[in-house]
Amino acid sequence: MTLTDEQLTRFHTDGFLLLPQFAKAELCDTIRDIALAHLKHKVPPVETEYEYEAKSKEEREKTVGTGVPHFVKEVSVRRLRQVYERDIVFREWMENEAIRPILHQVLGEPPVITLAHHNSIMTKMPHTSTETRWHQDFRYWHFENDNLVSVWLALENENDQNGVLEFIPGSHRMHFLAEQFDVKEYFLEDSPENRELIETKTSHALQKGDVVLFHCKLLHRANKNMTDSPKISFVYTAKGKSNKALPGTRSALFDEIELTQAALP
Ligand SMILES: O=C(O)CCC(=O)C(=O)O
Repeated sequence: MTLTDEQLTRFHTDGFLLLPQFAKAELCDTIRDIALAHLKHKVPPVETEYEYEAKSKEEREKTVGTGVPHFVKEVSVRRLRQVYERDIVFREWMENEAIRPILHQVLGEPPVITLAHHNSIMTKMPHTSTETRWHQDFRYWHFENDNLVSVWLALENENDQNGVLEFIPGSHRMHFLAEQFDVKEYFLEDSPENRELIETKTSHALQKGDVVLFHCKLLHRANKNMTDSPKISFVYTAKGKSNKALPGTRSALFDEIELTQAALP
């Protein structure tokens, strides 16, 4: 499967692209069941809601995956980290053949998965999840350039109520000043200039099996989950093969998986 010219242009213009019903429902159910078991037992490495809120920018840049902190008895897991090594089903999804030509098209060169970033089951748990504020994923990543794309798989329906992703179309191509972000590099919501841009936000309710590709510099956010069921999604990131992680940074600490493929048509 490959993208049409129109889809490819849309990705480059907006910074994201929806691929409806890309994964089979049975696969989504299997991934979700395994993820729920890992979540139930808090199988490390995980990121908790506590860590997500408390960590400074510097800590986030260094974290390689922790367990549940001993001093926090009741924790809500925000994400299961390092999912590539957790289960063959997770690995097979990340290495699936069908998406390789599409990733090649959007990156403009052979895709390589970076296990340093995302590589996660992302959750929004009922009652305990928090809002994810406007940010660019690239803020804590260290590569030669920004040719990276994330692959988000909805394992069930995602909507305004349970915390679907919201995007600011085209923001991946915009240049921002440091003053437009807070100390943790969240995009400030109370400056008039930012507010005007935030008003252009968009979101699309997702069905189980939908994939969203989004650029690493696209501003995005998500609500907390206001329903009674967990929202669980799978996200990993691929980069262009020539785009090297900068030595000495967290981005260079993990393996990379080359996604070889048949030549593009
Ligand atoms: O909280 C979410 O669902 C979105 C997560 C996200 O944007 C991120 O961790 O980069």
